[in-house]
Amino acid sequence: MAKKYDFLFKLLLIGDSGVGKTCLIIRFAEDDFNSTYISTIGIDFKVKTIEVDGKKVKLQVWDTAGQERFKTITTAYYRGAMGIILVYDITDDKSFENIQNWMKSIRENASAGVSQMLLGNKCDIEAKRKVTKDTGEKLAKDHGIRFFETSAKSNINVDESFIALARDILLMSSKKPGSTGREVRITSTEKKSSKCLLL
Ligand SMILES: Nc1nc2c(ncn2[C@@H]2O[C@H](COP(=O)(O)OP(=O)(O)OP(=O)(O)O)[C@@H](O)[C@H]2O)c(=O)[nH]1
Ligand SMILES: *[C@@H]1O[C@H](CO)[C@@H](O)[C@H](O)[C@H]1NC(C)=O
Ligand SMILES: *[C@@H]1O[C@H](CO)[C@@H](O)[C@H](O)[C@H]1NC(C)=O
Ligand SMILES: [Mg+2]
Repeated sequence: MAKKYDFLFKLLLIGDSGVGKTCLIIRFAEDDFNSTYISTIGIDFKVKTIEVDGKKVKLQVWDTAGQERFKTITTAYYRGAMGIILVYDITDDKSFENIQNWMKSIRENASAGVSQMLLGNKCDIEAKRKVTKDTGEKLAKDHGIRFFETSAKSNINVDESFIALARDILLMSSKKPGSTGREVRITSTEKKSSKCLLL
């Protein structure tokens, strides 16, 4: 029987409650969005297989509860993650300030050398923006990690960001020099035009 995938990567999303972690995962895995807010209890996951550099990469994406009362449960999952996605809400200053605390949590509980990425979500609500794109970009740059502004609602940079992180992990695990210029593909890549569509 043919193998269904070449690589299995475990990713983890962390960030304050309400920033849109669950919505980002549902947009990525199921291409769906529902504005009804159901705060995550503990931990959950979804899987999606994508193609990166001609390799089938199965992503097991762990969704953590942002609420403080679940901290003990969720930090237990940091260790097994190969990629950690830090999420804040561009309309919520506090969620951005707290990224520092989430980063500290990674330093204390994740494996050394885990790939990281910063996402400023809800970039569809420009009118309520509190955190500039430059501010987010600078924080990511200071920590040497990738940055995207995303919208789970309007489907902006969701596939792009997950693919970019998967690719970082793939390149790191294969350690093949000169493979950085190759093509990344996904079955359905939608391009939406918006003010926050970058790169
Ligand atoms: N406008 C807009 N709203 C969003 C977006 N993503 C999420 N939301 C809304 O923000 C609220 C919280 O989204 P969730 O994905 O449940 O947040 P979470 O980070 O998983 O929260 P916890 O599970 O409590 O940690 C919901 O009402 C969503 O509809 C987005 O990109 N744009
Ligand atoms: C959104 O989710 C809620 C809660 O699960 C559900 O009751 C509602 O029908 C959903 N809305 C749509 C449009 O799917
Ligand atoms: C996370 O790290 C802190 C500080 O090192 C430690 O006290 C805590 O037990 C760790 N949590 C888990 C679940 O390993
Ligand atoms: Mg959630």
